[in-house]
Amino acid sequence: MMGGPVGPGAAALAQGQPLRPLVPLANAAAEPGRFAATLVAERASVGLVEGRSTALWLYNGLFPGPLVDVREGDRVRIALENRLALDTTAHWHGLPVPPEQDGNPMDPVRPGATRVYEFDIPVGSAGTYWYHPHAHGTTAEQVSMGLAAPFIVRSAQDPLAHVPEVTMLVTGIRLDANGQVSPNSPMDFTAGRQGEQLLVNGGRLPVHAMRPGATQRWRILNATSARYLRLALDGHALTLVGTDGGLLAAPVGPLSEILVAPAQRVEILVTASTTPGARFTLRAQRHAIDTMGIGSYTTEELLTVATTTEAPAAALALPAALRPLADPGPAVATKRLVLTQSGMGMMGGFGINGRTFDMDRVDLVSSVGEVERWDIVNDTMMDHPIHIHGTQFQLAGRESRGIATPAPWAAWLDTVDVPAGTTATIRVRQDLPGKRMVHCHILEHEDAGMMAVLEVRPK
Ligand SMILES: [Cu+2]
Repeated sequence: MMGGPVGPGAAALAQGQPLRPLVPLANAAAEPGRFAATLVAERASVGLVEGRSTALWLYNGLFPGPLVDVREGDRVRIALENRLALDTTAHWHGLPVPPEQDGNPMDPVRPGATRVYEFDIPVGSAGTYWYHPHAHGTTAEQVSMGLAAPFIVRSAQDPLAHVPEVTMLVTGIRLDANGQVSPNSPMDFTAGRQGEQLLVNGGRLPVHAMRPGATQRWRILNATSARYLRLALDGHALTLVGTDGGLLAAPVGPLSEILVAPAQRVEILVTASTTPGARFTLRAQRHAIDTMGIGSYTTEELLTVATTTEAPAAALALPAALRPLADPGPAVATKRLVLTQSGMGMMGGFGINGRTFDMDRVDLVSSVGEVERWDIVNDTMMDHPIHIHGTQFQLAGRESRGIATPAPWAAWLDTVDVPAGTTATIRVRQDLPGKRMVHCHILEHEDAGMMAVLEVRPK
């Protein structure tokens, strides 16, 4: 059946409430072109389950955390105050911020300390990003406790600016019988966190009302630890217009489903059915990511689209082209990264090129401004979404058992799915010197060591 993977004894989440809008992080800067704010990472309690409060770790007490909404060209200054009992950081996932401002595990914010992050938002970087902790060994725990939030960058020339917009942050939560978040088990550290219920903007199976025939732009973020979202909306086709790093060159569709790996984002256009008073379900369809038969993979309902009883909306004029998408150009260097696994659990020996993460070691070296071809080889029995900090790259194609599949369309990505037994080939360039993280974004795999340090050297 369709229901979520709720184990026996798990507290039941309230469901079916209207989709909540995300709360924007207020801009305290007086001058135009500046964004200034404070994030406080703190313990908080939230009412998710009848008669109980659930202890979470949140930014500014909000579940999910506040939406940062800025423009290309802005100077951003965000102070992170750590009121938790462990080290944390704020990692600006997908944004081209300098390494020392990117919340790497080498730069922990200690309990009680405040760290100011300051960076510019370059022109051309409009897109849907997010922020979350990246502390050594505890990223999975901190995200599972609620620390994740969206970060949107807008362009002054947005060809879809006239399309009404909705942001949907998908997170997972797993509660015990007392309504508290259950810790990761050895199985979670092997297969990725299992048995979570999916939430959209903090609500379980929320209802999103749309006028019949209306077109909307949905920004969907996969902020789960390990859940691949193979999205499909009953009775509707989807049009893909953007990925991790912003808009595609042109809309792609109609598509019956779209796969969004952990940490990835998509922008899609959805035109609601012209049938008034109807209900349609957005689902994350079953998608197994291990060949060992150990994960618990089911189809799960995410959200209900309910058409109103209004007269159908007039069709919106949609552009045939969105923006130029530059080719990265020829590679001047190559790298081969082999994803490896030598055991199970936290001691699972997840690694890259046979080595588990050591923040004091440099694993890979690149030069500023040089396009490189990376062959990412998955030698394990699980799919891994591989994330590179500080830049956007393009997938050239994948190869499995001698069959090559070119990327179906050009897109900017910061996270690429590398299925078991597959090699993904990307073209990537880093424009700022310093140390960058390269890792699996199944957060339990990251914490178990599937992460490398890339040192980008000035030319
Ligand atoms: Cu992984």
